[in-house]
Amino acid sequence: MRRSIRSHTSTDFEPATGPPRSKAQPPGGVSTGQPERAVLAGVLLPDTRADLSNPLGELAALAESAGVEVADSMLQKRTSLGAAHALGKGKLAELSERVEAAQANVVIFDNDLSPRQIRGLERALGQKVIDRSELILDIFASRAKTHEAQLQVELAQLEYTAPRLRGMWTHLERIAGAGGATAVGAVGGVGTRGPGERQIEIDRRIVRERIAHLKRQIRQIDQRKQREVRSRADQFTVSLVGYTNSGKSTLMNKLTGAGRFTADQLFATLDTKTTRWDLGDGAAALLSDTVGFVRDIPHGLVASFRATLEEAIHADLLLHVVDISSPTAWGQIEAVDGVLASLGCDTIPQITVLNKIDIADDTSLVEMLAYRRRTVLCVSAHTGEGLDRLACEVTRRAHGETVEATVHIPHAEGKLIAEIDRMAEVRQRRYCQDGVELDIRMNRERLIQLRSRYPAMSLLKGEAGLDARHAPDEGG
Ligand SMILES: Nc1nc2c(ncn2[C@@H]2O[C@H](COP(=O)(O)OP(=O)(O)OP(=O)(O)O)[C@@H](O)[C@H]2O)c(=O)[nH]1
Ligand SMILES: [Mg+2]
Repeated sequence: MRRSIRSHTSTDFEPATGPPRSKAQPPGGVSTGQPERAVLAGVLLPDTRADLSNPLGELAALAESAGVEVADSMLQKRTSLGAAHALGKGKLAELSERVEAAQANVVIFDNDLSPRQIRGLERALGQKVIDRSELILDIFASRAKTHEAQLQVELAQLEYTAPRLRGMWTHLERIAGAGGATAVGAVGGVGTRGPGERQIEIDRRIVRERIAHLKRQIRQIDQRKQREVRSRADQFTVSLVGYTNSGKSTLMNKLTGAGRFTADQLFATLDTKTTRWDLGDGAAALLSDTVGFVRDIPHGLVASFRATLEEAIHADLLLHVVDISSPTAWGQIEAVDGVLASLGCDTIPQITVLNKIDIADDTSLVEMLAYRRRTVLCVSAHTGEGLDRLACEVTRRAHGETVEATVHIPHAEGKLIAEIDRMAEVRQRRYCQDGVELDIRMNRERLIQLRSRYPAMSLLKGEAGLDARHAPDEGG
């Protein structure tokens, strides 16, 4: 059975008098019990990052991933979103006709909409309207299997919901006030504004408390993850990162036999898994598969998934997996780079792994990336092509080059001193007034990574290439 797209509400939270859509709805559609049929809509803005040959293609794939049937789609080119309805007047009328003709019960917008725009559109179209972020959050909610993933999705949903609560209530009051046949009698309409307002405050407080509770729980998970990651400090750790559906989990299975779930759908796997990767000749690394990224990913989602991405954040090496058969491969690389930068991972050494070479007919991307001094390898997780070279390259990096350096660490950075003690050969230790100076010998890439994670550590002696800024592009 198809699921209904939940919206505005978290998986657990429900305002006391019932929001317009909640988990209490029967599954399979907007209180009608029917499958969800959607009309997709979008405003193509001048700075769009969508694939211009098929601007709503990814939204259609996301909708499909959420189990929604796409009946029709409509696009308008504009220089900005209209404040009330996002679309222009004529296009709004056209959309309304299309929704009716398609017998759709939901309209999904590719743009992020304000509560006011959603309200305006729902009023004009008489159907539920959701935006791209809500759709993504919905998919995450349905895929989150582990307790940790569920907490993280709930937090992201609530943070998205909280600012919209007022909008929802105003909406309810409007419908009730107009005599609309909705389950909002308890809210009242005209003349009950006071209680309604108080209810908003109560609901807001409940949401705030729940958010604080979730944050505490996630912080604990985060700390546990950090301990786990630290306990692996003496092993070479590699993380698969990349756009959703690029083939990360398939690659992980092929390389390690991990038995990860894979599927031709967006956000097939959300949890992180780490497995030993036998590189040959007795060498091994720890390989992690991580949650996929997407363009215009809701900000709260990235923030709340930090704990899951802990493996990637502290990896020695990132394998940035790209689906080279996709016409939007370049845009996907840029979107992933953007998320990595927001997580502070952009200084970790990176190999760009162009996957699905078995079905790619355009390899011009290879030259483009090589031009940008990125280390690029072409592989196929299906046929196994290129995987030996990948293992060789990773082995080379794992053995790495050892460098000598002298660093200064302030006393306050006790954690860093402990990490250096574990990872490096400390040849001399000199205490000074504001810290300690260490003569060390250690793996070059690990030192670069430490420097990017701990800006307080200064390099007193050592080659220029140890400057963290050189890390991602180096090594080819
Ligand atoms: N032809 C071809 N298909 C591939 C290759 N690698 C993966 N696929 C297919 O691409 C789809 C997505 O693969 P996944 O491994 O689930 O992708 P993912 O990056 O883990 O995706 P998310 O978990 O959604 O982030 C699946 O249908 C795979 O069978 C490849 O080398 N060649
Ligand atoms: Mg996956």
